[in-house]
Amino acid sequence: MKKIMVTGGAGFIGSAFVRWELAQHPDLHIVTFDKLTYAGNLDNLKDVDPARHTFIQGDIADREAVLAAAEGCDAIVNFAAESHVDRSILGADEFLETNVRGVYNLAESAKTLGTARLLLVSTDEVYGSIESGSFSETDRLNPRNPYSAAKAGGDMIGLSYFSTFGLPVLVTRGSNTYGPYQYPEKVLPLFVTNAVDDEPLPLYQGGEHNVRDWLYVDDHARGIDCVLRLGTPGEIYNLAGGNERENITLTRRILELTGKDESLIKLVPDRPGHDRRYSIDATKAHALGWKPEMDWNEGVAQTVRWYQDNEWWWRKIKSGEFRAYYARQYGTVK
Ligand code: NAD
Ligand code: TDX
Repeated sequence: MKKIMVTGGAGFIGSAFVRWELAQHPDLHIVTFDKLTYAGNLDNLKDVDPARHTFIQGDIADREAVLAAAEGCDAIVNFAAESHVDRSILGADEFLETNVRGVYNLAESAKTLGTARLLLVSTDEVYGSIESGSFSETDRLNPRNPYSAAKAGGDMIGLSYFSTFGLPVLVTRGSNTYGPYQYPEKVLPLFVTNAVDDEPLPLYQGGEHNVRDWLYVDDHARGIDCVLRLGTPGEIYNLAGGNERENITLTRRILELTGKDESLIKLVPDRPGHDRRYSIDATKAHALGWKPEMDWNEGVAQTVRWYQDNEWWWRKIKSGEFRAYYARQYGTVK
């Protein structure tokens, strides 16, 4: 591969993937195509070599813009999405537009151009909650919030282009991802940055013991790279972190690392339809040679340190659009 289009590459995982690809593949050129929604941020790409990287601002639901940008690319890797569950509960229009129509548009564009690979980055949330054991790729989907339902819709429309038209589509389903440059609406950066400021950590009451499986962002990027190059078209690959933790365990670790005490924890009304536990089996991706490498305790420690050392990155975010969202989502949490 000489040229890859990365849609949503100015977001959290997409920008880590761009950095990873450029570091690993010296002859590669990347075209990042991103709408720059509230979650898109060119600061996330500040370290990439401009000689090997082109940025285009655009919407994946805009056919002409996608066709123009994808022309001559050997692959499209899609990270573009509305990605936050709580926002999808407040209103899901954009979720359907980007996560379903946008993906349909990418499939149509790849079909028109004869693009050699279309990789859709998806999520373990499409399987829904599981009390014990882990979901494999053949299990039925049971998305339980508008975000994950829209992601499942995108997966299905994409895979239908493989069955119907032979389009070489691959799907990855990763677990909860953490690391530097994550928009501070997600639980880890929200709790770390609030703790730094001695602000309350709004833990969903009733969900304190809900379980998420944590995957370090560079491990996630490596997994996507592995599936892109070695995966079989038409197939789905789970990318599990192998680090299942209760939300209260993560919260306490953040407090320990920031040197704050439990008085900062504020139990707030639970997320409607809050999925209790996510767990996926990644045997299939392991068979391709991928395994996550980051130890959870070390990964969380490094990540907390990164937010402590990079206030320049998150302070301007938290003083912008974020404030209105925070007030709407949490009211006045004191
Ligand atoms: P993010 O919200 O940080 O970034 C999303 C990016 O997509 C932003 O740069 C945004 O500007 C861009 N975007 C949104 N709508 C667009 C559109 N219509 N056209 C072009 N660009 C658009 O998200 P993230 O956490 O980096 O997640 C990336 C992908 O990985 C998503 O598809 C998400 O569903 C999936 N995923 C995320 C996690 C996680 O824990 N964060 C876990 C598994 C899977
Ligand atoms: O303020 C909060 N309080 C709280 O208790 C927030 C934001 C979250 N939580 C809980 C809810 C979840 O059990 O923490 C857990 C993680 O929440 P999020 O960070 O919102 O992630 P989640 O809903 O698990 O979804 C994430 O993983 C799968 C990503 O946001 C998705 O994009 C990805 O698909």
